[in-house]
This record gives sequence, C-alpha cells and structure tokens, in this order.
Amino acid sequence: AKKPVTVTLTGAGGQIGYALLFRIASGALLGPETPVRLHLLEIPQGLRAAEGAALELQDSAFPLLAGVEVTDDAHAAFSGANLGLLVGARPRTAGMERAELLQANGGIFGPQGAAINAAAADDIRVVVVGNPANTNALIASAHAPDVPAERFTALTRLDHNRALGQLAVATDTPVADIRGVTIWGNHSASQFPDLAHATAAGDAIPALLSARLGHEGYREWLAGEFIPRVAKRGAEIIEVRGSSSVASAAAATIDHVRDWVQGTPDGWTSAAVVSDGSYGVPEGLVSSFPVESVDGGWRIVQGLAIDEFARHRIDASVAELVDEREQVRSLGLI
Ligand code: NAX
Repeated sequence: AKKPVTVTLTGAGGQIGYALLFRIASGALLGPETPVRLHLLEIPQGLRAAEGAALELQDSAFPLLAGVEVTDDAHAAFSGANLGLLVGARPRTAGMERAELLQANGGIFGPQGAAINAAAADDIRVVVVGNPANTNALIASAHAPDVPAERFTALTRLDHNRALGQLAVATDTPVADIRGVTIWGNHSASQFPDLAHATAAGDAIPALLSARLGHEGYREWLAGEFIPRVAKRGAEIIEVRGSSSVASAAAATIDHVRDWVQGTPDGWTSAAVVSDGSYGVPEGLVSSFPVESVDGGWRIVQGLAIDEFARHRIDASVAELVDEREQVRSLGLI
C-alpha cells in the first residue's frame, strides 16, 4: 500500500473547507490509489465546526482516509505536511482599509509560513486560497526561507475555470475542448483574462468570434462583457446565490493541486506562481501566468505574443501586486 500523503487544510471549519474535505478524502485530489491524512487547522472559534466536519468524514467511511486531526496549533497542523491548502483568512469587513486587511492577514500567513518552514515535509507544496491570495502567498513564502519560493502558489484557477465556462457558451463548444486561456496578474478585479491564444475545438476563438460579431463587435464583447464578467464573477455569485462562491472555489483548488502533482494533460492552465521576470512581471511577485506542470513543478509557458491591449492590462494588474508588496514591506510583514 502507498504511504499516506499529509494534507493540511486551514480554515477547515469554513465553507470552502467543508466543500473541499470530502473531495480530498474521496480521492479527487490525489487519485484512487493514494491514501490521505488530513490535518485541519482552525482558530479557536472555528474548532467546533472543523470537529463536526471530522465526525462526518468518519461517517463517510472513505477507504482512502488514513486519519484526521483537528487543531488550532499551526506547528502541529503543518507537521509532516506534504500539501498545504491555505483557505482560512481574515475577510474584509465594512470600512476596513486595504492596509488593515493586509496587516490582519500578515498576522495569519506570516506565522503559518514559519510553521511550514519549521515543521512541514521537505516536499511541501502550498496553495493559498484565502484573500488577498497572491500577497498572502508572498508573505507565507517570506517566512519560510528554507522552502523554495516556487512551492508557494495562489489560486487563480477559479478565474480560469470561470473563463472556460463563459467561452464554452460563447463558442457553443464543450468546455473540455477549450484551450489556451490565461489569467494574468492578481486574483482581484484587476486580473486580465486573456483570449488571444484561446482555441475552441482547435479553432482560434478571436477569429471565430470576430467572424460572428465583426471585429469591432468582438472587441466590444471582449472588453465590455467577457473580461468584466470573469473578473467580477464572485460578486455576481453573491448577488444571485446570496452567498459567496464555495463549491466552485473548492473544485478549482482541487484542479490546481491535482494538476500540480499529476501534471497538466491538456495544454496550459493558470496559476499564481513566483515570477522569474517572465513577461516583464517583476521577479519575486506571486502573479498569475499561463503555466504547465512538468515533473511536479509549475513552469511558466514562454514565448506567447503579447499585444498592446494585453500589455496594458497585464501591467495594470501587476502594478496592483507591486503596490501590495510595497505595503506589506512597509508594514514589516515581509
Ligand atoms: P469562511 O469564512 O466560511 O471560512 C473561513 C474559515 O477560516 C473560518 O472557519 C475561520 O474560522 C477560518 N480561519 C480564519 N483565520 C484562520 C487562521 N488563522 N487559521 C486557520 N483558520 C482560520 O470563508 P470561505 O467562504 O471558506 O472562504 C475562505 C477564503 O477564500 C476567503 O478569504 C475568501 O475570500 C477566499 N476565496 C478565494 C478565492 C480564490 O479564487 N482565490 C475564491 C473563493 C473565496 O472567495
């Protein structure tokens, strides 16, 4: 039998945690052959909810589930962790300034980074879901000097999947036949969902839609409909559902980690990874790129042509990340 993989989930008593746990335990994350050991981290107020989820995990009798531990101690939670899913965060409340939000989250992701550095397994890989996800990943990484920076990532797969969903409808193509979509920059309203290289069943989507809508019509749809719809989909979900994205966020988290561990079979996807300077994104920022997973590591897809339109939008989102980095620097969080 294979050795169990230890997965640490923070915010395990929350909404996304509840949606994630049962998919991880069922084998959706690491496949039907790999047993998992779950470490659930919560703050004291969230412990009962996490303990309740642990009871339900027991009641689900998942054959792959090798054990569940619930704790409010970060060091214990990350002890021996192979995968860290950092979902718990301090949400933005009414009247809160951005600096206060960054400060509050620095108080979470700094110590969690330090606990990862001290206690996690050598092959630890981390995805940050809790917002502001990119900068939280940067903070965690800065507190884990012994862990290679490329092991800290942030989730933009939900944005990527949202784009795929929109394009499947717009091109009347099964979602599985859409390729070459990229989310660039920050997981925020400034993100740039890029279609320049996207294809539907092998046909270039810009050409396909320009033929249908006219060149001007396509540009209008792109800038006035598609991009804002994807970038503001979270707000649309809240408006329609009366509650934020939960199951889709969990599904995207599963996709991100599964592809990272098992590889990307269908061309590239999107993930926020540490920049090596590719595409003019300053080194060290955690920014979303087109990425492929090769031998268990993300690789930024190189050589894509970037036109004026794309350049402008990538730069705007990256400028926001630079600004967040400046702020957390001046707050002494990194
Ligand atoms: P919930 O409020 O339901 O759950 C968050 C849980 O985290 C709570 O149980 C809380 O007690 C716990 N928590 C807080 N601080 C913690 C700490 N220091 N250690 C451990 N646990 C801690 O929120 P939920 O709907 O699950 O969303 C979680 C996070 O995901 C939020 O920050 C949200 O903004 C973010 N999202 C990110 C997305 C992305 O694409 N990157 C999309 C979905 C989601 O909005």
